[in-house]
Amino acid sequence: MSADNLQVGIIGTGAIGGLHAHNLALRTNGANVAAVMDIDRERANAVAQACGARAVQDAAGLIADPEIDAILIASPDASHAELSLAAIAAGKPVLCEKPLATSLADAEHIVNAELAAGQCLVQVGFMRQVDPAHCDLQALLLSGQLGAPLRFRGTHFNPRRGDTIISIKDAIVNSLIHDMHSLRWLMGSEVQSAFVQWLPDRADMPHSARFALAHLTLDNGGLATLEWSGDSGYGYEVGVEIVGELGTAQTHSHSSPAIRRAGRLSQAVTPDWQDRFAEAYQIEVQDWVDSLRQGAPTGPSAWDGYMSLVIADACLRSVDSGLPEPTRAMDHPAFYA
Ligand code: ISE
Repeated sequence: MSADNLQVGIIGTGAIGGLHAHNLALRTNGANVAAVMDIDRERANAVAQACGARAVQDAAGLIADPEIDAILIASPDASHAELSLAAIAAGKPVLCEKPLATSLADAEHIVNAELAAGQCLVQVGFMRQVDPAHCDLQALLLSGQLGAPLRFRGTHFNPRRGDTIISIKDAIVNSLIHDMHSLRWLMGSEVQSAFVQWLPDRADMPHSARFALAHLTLDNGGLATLEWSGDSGYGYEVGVEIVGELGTAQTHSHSSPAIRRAGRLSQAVTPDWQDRFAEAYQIEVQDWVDSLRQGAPTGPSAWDGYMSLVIADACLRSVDSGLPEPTRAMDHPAFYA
């Protein structure tokens, strides 16, 4: 990798890929967007033009291109594993959007490939880990003021997006996966078992999801619930509440001050994730670029991506069985401290 700007290749230029491209090209020091690829050529061309990049048509070619130092994967979830494996095989660092893979087996392949390569190349896009509201809560926990954490309550409310019907499986693997990572990160514990309940979005589609509730037990004896909505009716909101031995704390996730006026108390809520996590996405790519220029990624690792899928996998089994299901994970490799 050159000591000059990091040359990044982006695969996938939809909502999140376009946002990353924009942040990397216009708001990040030490990096350029060198090339972008999308199966929608018009979309790729538009993003390339806005970022001063080349639009290319082949993901494998982009990964192999000797002028590209690092890869950002923002293509559809089902392609993440294959592309991450290709980046590892090419010895290139990769920021892969969540989920790392859509199956636990594929995530395990990625961990094993990274172990075989003997270097940390993969970072997973769990950007809440740099969101100021989440970081404030983590700092409070680390200060010891709450005592040992006993209970994690995650709320993740999405607005309805057009006429898309979300399956309970997609809600778990694409969306609740964020909350699974947050709980491991903030509680400092792995998950022992998972039990999922949900309300279908459409009565004639029992595996569609409007609202879901995952009950989790943790290795450290703690408890967690993750609440998810695919149609909040009011906007986008992500929150964490932690009950500790000595006190309770919540993230502040609203976007405006609380206003008391004309007999009302009101507060604006962000419409969707792009606004709520705008700052986190910028910090995430700047930190990624800085860490690579210093040698290796420091954000959520392939192991974090794998362990979040361990929880998702138990949740998916609970969806099928209707019962609490134990998590099943490979042994923790010493490589991932
Ligand atoms: C989306 O892909 C994201 O990553 C958002 O952060 C999440 O809140 C949303 O539910 C996902 O669909």
